[in-house]
Amino acid sequence: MGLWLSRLLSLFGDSEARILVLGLDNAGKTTILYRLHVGEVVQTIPTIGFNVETVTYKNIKFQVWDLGGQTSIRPYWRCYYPNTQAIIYVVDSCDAERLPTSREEFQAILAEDELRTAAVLVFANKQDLPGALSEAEVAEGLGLSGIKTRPWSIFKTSAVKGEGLFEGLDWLSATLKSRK
Ligand SMILES: Nc1nc2c(ncn2[C@@H]2O[C@H](COP(=O)(O)OP(=O)(O)OP(=O)(O)O)[C@@H](O)[C@H]2O)c(=O)[nH]1
Ligand SMILES: [Mg+2]
Repeated sequence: MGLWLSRLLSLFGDSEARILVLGLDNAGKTTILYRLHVGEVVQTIPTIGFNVETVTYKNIKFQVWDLGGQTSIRPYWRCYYPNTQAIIYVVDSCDAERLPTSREEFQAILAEDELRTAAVLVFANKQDLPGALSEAEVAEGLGLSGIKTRPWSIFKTSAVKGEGLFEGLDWLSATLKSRK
């Protein structure tokens, strides 16, 4: 297909985006991926390696990579960084104790050259549980207000109830379309 034709089609048809879902182990990344992909809560086991699925939403084909978050696996995240348009960073809002660790990993991601233009969507997950930190507390804990050079947003979510996820994808679709 000629270049001009493929450009024309991408104006009207589906465009594609490569998305990485990152965050500490047990944050809910795999649960979120399958909630978006099949619309249901699936039983998960800790991810060793990755899961990848295509989620089509608002004319964007999101190729969503869900990477395992255990300490020993995190060094491998960087293998997936090239050509990434957006990061979905997932936080377990009930795990206040590990919020500083989550912040460290998050800030390291922001500092990666290969990800410097990637949009950042944060999910403050597990809002259905009592004692969950608020969206503002998670934003503060991660240091979101320090991000000046790229689009970012935070949404409170419950992957088990299916709340907040598509609101986040709405923001991401609008953000990615405005950059085309
Ligand atoms: N109550 C509640 N539990 C959740 C939510 N999201 C995920 N969980 C549970 O949290 C546990 C971990 O979820 P996973 O999706 O496997 O977590 P993960 O981030 O993929 O973990 P790793 O693969 O180890 O990195 C599971 O028992 C999920 O059912 C949520 O929004 N609310
Ligand atoms: Mg997982």
